[in-house]
Amino acid sequence: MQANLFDGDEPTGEAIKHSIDDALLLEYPQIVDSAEATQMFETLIANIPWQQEHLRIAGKLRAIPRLQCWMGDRTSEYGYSGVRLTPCPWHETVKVIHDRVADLSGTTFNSVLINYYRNGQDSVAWHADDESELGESPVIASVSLGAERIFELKQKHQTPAKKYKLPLRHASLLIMGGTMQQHWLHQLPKVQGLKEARINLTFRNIIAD
Ligand SMILES: O=C(O)CCC(=O)C(=O)O
Ligand SMILES: [Mn+2]
Repeated sequence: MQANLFDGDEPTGEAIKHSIDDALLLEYPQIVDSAEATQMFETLIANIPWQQEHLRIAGKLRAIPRLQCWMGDRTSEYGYSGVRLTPCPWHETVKVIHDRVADLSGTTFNSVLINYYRNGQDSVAWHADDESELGESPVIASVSLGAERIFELKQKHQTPAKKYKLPLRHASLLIMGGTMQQHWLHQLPKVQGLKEARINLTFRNIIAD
């Protein structure tokens, strides 16, 4: 049985603090009003240079089940599950979202991975954002626009692994910190029958070599 992260959590100002062991999740249910978030969602769908990335699995190139765009300062080149990504320049709307996130978190970010889940068949499999370019305990700020999807977490090293799930709503912000990437995996599973799209922006800091 999966626990729900909303059980027994206390609000901290605008944010809900979810402490799971030594990992930290801060959730801001709504960082911009819903109409503005919808406008941002539509602007991004129409204007971001979405790319279809591929992964080599057992010698065959497979399209990953979502579109992506890696955006950021020119210095932030990044590797993601074996794919090298060169950032495209900041889009105005993404900058506005960045600045809102920076205000709330007290942290600025030099890059963002933007995922476009076209419908419930798009997804991201279990992984941690634990690439060395992000440092040991990265702060990653994840903004959701569009269809609500379920974000799942499970322990990396324990058997049996504890699991949690958390709905990610339109206009919400989830900040992952502490040992989240070291000790936990996360995924966004497929949803049968879902026709609506979702965009997720994960703001990150790439540490220069
Ligand atoms: O779409 C999400 O909420 C998660 C995306 C994610 O984990 C990633 O891009 O690393
Ligand atoms: Mn991730």
